[in-house]
Amino acid sequence: MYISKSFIPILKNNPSEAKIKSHQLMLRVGMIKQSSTGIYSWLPLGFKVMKKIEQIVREEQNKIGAQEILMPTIQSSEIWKESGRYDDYGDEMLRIKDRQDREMLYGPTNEELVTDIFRSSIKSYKSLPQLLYHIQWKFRDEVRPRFGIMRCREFYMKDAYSFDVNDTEALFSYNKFFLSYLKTFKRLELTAIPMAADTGPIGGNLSHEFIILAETGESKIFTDKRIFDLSSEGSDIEKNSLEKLRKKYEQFYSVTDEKFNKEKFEKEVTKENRLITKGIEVGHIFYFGDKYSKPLNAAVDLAGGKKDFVKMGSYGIGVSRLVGAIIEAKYNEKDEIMKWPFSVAPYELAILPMINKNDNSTLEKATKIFKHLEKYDIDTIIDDTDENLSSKIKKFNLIGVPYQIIIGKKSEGDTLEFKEVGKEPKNLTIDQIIKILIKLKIKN
Ligand code: 5CA
Repeated sequence: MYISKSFIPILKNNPSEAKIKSHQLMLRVGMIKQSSTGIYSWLPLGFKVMKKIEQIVREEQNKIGAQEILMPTIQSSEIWKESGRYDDYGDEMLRIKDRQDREMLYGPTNEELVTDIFRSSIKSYKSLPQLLYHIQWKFRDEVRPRFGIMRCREFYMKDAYSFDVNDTEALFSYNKFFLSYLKTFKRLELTAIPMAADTGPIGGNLSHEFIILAETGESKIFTDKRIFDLSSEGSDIEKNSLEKLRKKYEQFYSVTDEKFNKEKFEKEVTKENRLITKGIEVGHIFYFGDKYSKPLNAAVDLAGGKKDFVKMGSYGIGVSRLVGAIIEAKYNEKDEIMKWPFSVAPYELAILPMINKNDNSTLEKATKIFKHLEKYDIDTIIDDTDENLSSKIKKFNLIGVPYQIIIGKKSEGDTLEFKEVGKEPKNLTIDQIIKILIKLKIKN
């Protein structure tokens, strides 16, 4: 892809309406465009990043045995009346009437709809557990949409739902998602900490928010610093191992402000380990037993012949919010340098030729390298504009393409100037460069 033919509307300066760095950068490099309050179009650069994040989320869901489905964005009010949430949900729900005057709504979440799908087909404990997920647009008419796609009205979410025969099995499902979330965020190079959280309009009594630290985050958190040293390393998808993993995290005090208890915090955490700061909620998991299965009558036959309501949980990841969250975590605002994790970068490599008038040789060389790299499936963009090299490098530092090949005076003979964003360039052969990039692909 040549940048001259691509739709990447870069702005010269930071847009004044954006208050936080992710919003600024996303507008600056043309990843999104606001269409109305809290509603955005995703332009090619932003859409590519979001799709790559979505794929990682999907792979980690599949690994724990969750099955992907697709539900409609528009739902009927009937099932929401059955669960009793039609009135409870309030103004955040966008309510619509169709031409027959039927009450419809744009789904803010899908507990009711998925329970209806479940109850129509699953009748026996033998078919459990069922873990279903979808990756879909949701709409919440937020009172105060802000910070670009971080808190918007239409957003892209992975939402999963578990159905189990009893509490013990349901907690096993909960813990599978707990592990899956730690792994997902690690692949995105984020440190997301699970914190005991309130359940809000989703309901239930067990819940964790996964939070990444950021000054601009909207969640206030109180935590024991030692939780940052933990990892999911060595945990298997097996009951005891998963229970151990959750206990390992839960041994350290770590909560959002709704759950904060000053006395407990000061008793359990020594002064030097206390951390009170802000963070971004990138995921949220809930266990709510039969809160929805009971009113919606989703029951299965048990082994002894009796019937019981299934025990459910739901598990969300803000896929579109993650695009902003990664920027908040990785963007160096002062030097205007962004480096996307290789696994989700809009392009993996940029080829930046120094182009002189009346001399096409560097552009030809760039195109030849591009074609060669295509065979290795390396996602590459060529800057074919006639800007000088330093402004090309600056531009790609801002876009955050993690690697650059610079074809200028220093790329001579068999070697090319190869640069990792934010580091000093090296002279390497094309084979050496391919080796480095392939290794990063495998790692991901
Ligand atoms: N059905 C449950 C499953 S977890 C649910 O809806 N949970 S939620 O309300 O916590 O949302 C899940 C995730 O979606 C959040 O953790 C957050 O990352 C993302 N999210 C929620 N509201 C917004 C919003 N207004 N803008 C962007 N992302 C959002």
